[in-house]
Amino acid sequence: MDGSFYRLDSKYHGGKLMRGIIFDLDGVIISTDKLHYKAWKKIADKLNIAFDETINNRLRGVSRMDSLEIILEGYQGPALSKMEKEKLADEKNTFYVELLGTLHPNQMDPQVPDTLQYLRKKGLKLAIGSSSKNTKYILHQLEIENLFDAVSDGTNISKSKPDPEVFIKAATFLNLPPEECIVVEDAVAGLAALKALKVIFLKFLKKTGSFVTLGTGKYCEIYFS
Ligand code: B16
Ligand code: MG
Repeated sequence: MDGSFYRLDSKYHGGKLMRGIIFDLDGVIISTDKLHYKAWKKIADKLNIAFDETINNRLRGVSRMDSLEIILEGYQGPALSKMEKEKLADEKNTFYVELLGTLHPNQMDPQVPDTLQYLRKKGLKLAIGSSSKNTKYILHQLEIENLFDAVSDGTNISKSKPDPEVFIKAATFLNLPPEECIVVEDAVAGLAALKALKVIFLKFLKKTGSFVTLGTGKYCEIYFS
């Protein structure tokens, strides 16, 4: 091994040099789902909608407005206008941002910054690919914004996951073609986006420099020297 980063799969028999890694944020870098849950629960209670962890899990990687639509599946009151829905989403976000104020680097697995630093030292370019419009604030709270070369998030896309736009933009911001990037993603919506993009997706192992395939049906190995 020469210290570079390769992936092998059925498409790239000879091994393909990877130059970038795009990380999803929520569920990969930090688990903010409990905070999302608390904030959405407040809205659900107000509208008398049953809301539990199972429904919350369906919101992973899904945009704020699409998340609201999922929650409203259990709504039985009078029809809501677009403006009323936007007001509810804003209300949720105000409370969520308040909760994000309590976020601290010690709530993140210490192996996350270790891994990011390790990969940077290997010469890889790192980006975030997240549906969240609060991405930059979260990275700031976790004090890891300087570990990324680019951020693609809910503020620069017109189509949310499962559309691959957020990852394509992340690769563009890194000045790399998507096929030279690995994406690390935890949610069903994100995985669907990656299938559309036909890139290998990996689950982040909480161990420095280790990744495991989540399943493309293709053989994939990642080498580090
Ligand atoms: P916001 P990810 C996603 O982040 C969350 O998983 C999802 O639950 C949330 O609705 C979405 O961001 C939008 O977040 O309301 O902060 O804009 O997993 O793509 O990093
Ligand atoms: Mg996620």
